[in-house]
Amino acid sequence: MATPVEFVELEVAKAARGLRLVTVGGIPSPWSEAAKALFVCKQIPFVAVRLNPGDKEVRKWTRSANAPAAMYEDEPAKTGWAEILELAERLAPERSLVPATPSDRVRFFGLAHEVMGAGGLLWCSRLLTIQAGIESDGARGFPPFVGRYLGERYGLSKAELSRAQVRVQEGLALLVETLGAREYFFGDKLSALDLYAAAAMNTFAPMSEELCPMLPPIRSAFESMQSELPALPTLLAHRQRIYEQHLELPIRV
Ligand SMILES: N[C@@H](CCC(=O)N[C@@H](CS)C(=O)NCC(=O)O)C(=O)O
Repeated sequence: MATPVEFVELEVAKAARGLRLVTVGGIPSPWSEAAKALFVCKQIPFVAVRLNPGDKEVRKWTRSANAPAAMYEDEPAKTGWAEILELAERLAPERSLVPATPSDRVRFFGLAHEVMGAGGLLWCSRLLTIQAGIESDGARGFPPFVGRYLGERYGLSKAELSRAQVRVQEGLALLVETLGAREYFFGDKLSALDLYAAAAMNTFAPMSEELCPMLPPIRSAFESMQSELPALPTLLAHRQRIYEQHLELPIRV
């Protein structure tokens, strides 16, 4: 059973040493959940601070507009998924979440980028959820005010939207094909890709409110997209195993 994540106020985190992690508040944002999951699985102690939309002070501290941000000792904040993984690997190399062979590593980083990177699966599913909200005046997708806020930050051009639909299908197909009938994506061992895919599924098909509480408009947004963003059964079964065996349930955001 995973150790529960400890959330603290900003001032407490600033005064602490070691690892401090800023994560999105009230939403199981997959980039934030993935970062938490890495440190939980590697048993690296940390305290977490929630980032909310108007939080100027947290942003001033991390010098980042969004979350996650991993603050380790006096090092600059790590904000991209790959640099957060690099930090986690450096702090606990003995519990590696990166495959051991070079050819597996190449596939691992390619797949992880397809899921987590700018223009990848999650980036594109977010664009589609923003666009649906604006188009339907909030009947589907994010409420329009959330959509406008996110749209300004993460792009919303016509070209990006049509590419996004294709990318989502391709990203899901790649994950299903790579996982096959196995328990983990790489060999018989947990890797960060298992954590990324599990966190991703929380936006495609959120777990129950009991297991994954979140702000009600965000739950409605994710749930309303299920016909456009199909949650594939193998990936949902994989998420369940990963959360039950390696992570904290209920998820706390
Ligand atoms: N920096 C991350 C991406 C993080 C990201 O997209 N965060 C969004 C999740 S919706 C966020 O914090 N949004 C809230 C905001 O922009 O205020 C990466 O490159 O891996």
